[in-house]
Amino acid sequence: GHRGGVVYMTGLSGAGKSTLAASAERLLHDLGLHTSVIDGDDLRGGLCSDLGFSDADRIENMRRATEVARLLVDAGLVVLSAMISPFRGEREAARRRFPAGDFLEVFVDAPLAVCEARDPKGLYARARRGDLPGFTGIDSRYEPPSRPELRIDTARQTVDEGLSALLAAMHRAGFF
Ligand code: GGZ
Repeated sequence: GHRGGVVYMTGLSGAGKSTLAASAERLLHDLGLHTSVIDGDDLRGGLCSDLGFSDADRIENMRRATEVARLLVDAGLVVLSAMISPFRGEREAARRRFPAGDFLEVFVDAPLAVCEARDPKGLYARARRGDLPGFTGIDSRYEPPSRPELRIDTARQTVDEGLSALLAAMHRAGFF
């Protein structure tokens, strides 16, 4: 069996968090693990539908996501959190909610210019036009992790390479 744990991804919109989470989930399922993906976009459609993108709302958003992750980890699941989680202090607060070793901070890293060129939903274009005020990386701050357990450079690594690194880190941490 496995004891559960959280992969707490952080990174800009378009850095590849959801892609990595979805493909990691497929692989973990094939290994027989029980997983859950917590996606920022998803949560904001329900549990966090009252929240916007001010600093205070993002802090509350991260707090709720962390508490959901806790419930799921307590139930023995491997949780893949794919939120921007832009603030260092709140990521550290999230870390403190889990036993040491059950929390892996994963920096899904790509330069802003790369994320902006990908722009899968056209959000960066809208932000540049001024239609989306307070967009992370444009006019809302992103604080990169100083000592993440893992950094995945999605501008230089393929999805498969990022995925192997992620699975290896999870295995090292004893998640499976
Ligand atoms: C950042 C925004 C914004 C603003 C809408 N800033 O890449 P996406 O589109 O699909 O996922 C992003 C999502 C970010 O929500 P999170 O809950 O992960 O953010 S946080 O952790 O900061 O609370 C993005 C979309 O929502 N989106 N407006 N202004 N991202």
